[in-house]
Amino acid sequence: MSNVEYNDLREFIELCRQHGELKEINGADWNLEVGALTEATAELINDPPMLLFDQIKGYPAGFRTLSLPIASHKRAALALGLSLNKTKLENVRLGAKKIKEAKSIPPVEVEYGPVMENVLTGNEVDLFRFPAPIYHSSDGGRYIGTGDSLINRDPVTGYVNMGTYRMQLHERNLLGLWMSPGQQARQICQQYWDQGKSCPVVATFGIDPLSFMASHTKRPFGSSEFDFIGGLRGRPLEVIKGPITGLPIPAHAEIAIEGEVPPPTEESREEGPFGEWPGYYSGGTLGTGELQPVIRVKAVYYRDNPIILSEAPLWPGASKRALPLHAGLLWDQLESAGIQDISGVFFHTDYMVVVSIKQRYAGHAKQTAMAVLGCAASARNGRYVVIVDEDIDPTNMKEVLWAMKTRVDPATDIDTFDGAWSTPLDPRMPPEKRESGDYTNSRAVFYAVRPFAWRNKFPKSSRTERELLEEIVRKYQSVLPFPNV
Ligand SMILES: Cc1cc2nc3c(=O)[nH]c(=O)nc-3n(C[C@H](O)[C@H](O)[C@H](O)COP(=O)(O)O)c2cc1C
Ligand SMILES: [Mn+2]
Repeated sequence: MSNVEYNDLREFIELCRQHGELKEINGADWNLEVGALTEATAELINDPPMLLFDQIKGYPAGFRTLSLPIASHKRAALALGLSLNKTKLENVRLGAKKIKEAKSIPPVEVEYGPVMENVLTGNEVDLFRFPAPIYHSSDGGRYIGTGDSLINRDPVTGYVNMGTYRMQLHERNLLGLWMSPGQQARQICQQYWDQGKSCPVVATFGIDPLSFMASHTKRPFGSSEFDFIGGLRGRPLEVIKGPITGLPIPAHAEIAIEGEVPPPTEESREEGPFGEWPGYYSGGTLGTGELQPVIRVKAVYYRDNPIILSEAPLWPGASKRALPLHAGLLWDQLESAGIQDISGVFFHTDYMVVVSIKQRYAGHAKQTAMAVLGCAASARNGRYVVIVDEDIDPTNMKEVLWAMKTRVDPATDIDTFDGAWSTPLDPRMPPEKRESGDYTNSRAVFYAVRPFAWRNKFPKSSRTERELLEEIVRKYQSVLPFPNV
């Protein structure tokens, strides 16, 4: 069932080139230019191209960065091996089906992989060899880790976790790490720290887009991201046993490191500020207010002409990370929780989750919202949950807002819940609350559905039928500048 046609980031870039989805830019400066060009492209161009930066100022040709890997609908579909001529919503549905049907395929260990083409150990370790950008003007430093993966192993169960965590380039062999409270990678580090030990880690800075998506979407603690990636690919991920840590290193990664995260009481650093996905700076007093963990880097591995995968956070108006895997995962988790007749799921950043259902009984909409608040894929970082009827496409903000404006009676159709899992990144978290360590926020649920009891008396929609609209658009396309439908 897998149509994942690539094996690594380079092959994915080639695939995107063949589909006209790639723009190459030479000569940009890692200091703000790469970041600003990425943001401008994402903010101003619909379905923006992927950007491959080469000949970066002060760096040898071939040492590249890649932005907006999955920012267009087409690239997201290519990354997941889905059809290119389906709508966004149909691909979310197909993604959910793929997740449900995927077997768990563990990685295979290989002796050698291209990531080992260049090896730096001991005093040779120098992460300034790579053109890590400063993305936003008040960022506290260069960030090599944005589209990265941190890999560590639970000492009790042996679960090998993979998660995306921003990494600041402090020194040639020292990285800063921001792991928000409650995150699985942090829970694992904490177990080592509680025993006064350092946590061994691997990190990658350039893996294929499917592995990257799996790395930043939340599955229950203990369910292996590696096995999930293998299942979605339909073939195992090849890994090399890290010579220092024994942890798996994706063999086709562009850049990888091995190292350890000492207990913060032993070594920690100021981290950030860093422009984050809500569109505000975070870190320092806008984080937990504490010094943050570091990775002591013991070895660096990289391919010839390495590519840093960059997924710098952009304010929500520019954030175009297409989310079929994230939405598909929530769809699957909701069905596992027993929610019937889901017709669509979508995230408009983590702050707004929209689920469409064909209502079967009174209370169905509320049951769906409760499940959204609790599922692994959506429990953290939320703000609004919107439940809509099946005639509303959750990926289409015009339709979602229409439902919120016309099917919600504010006095009766909005619930709020306090004390939900949030992060210190939340710009609306009051300073005293952040300082007290209570990293929770409230959630609002909008039941933007026709009230079940009198749904048949609800006025009929006057919106032009899709078939008629499409026919008219085709007929008058030469007269008016309609897009292709
Ligand atoms: C580009 C990107 C950067 C991220 N950076 C961080 C981060 O710095 N700290 C953090 O706690 N979560 C970050 N996340 C979210 C986590 O990757 C996500 O919650 C993931 O599920 C964590 O996996 P784990 O709980 O299995 O370790 C980021 C997500 C993305 C997409
Ligand atoms: Mn995990």
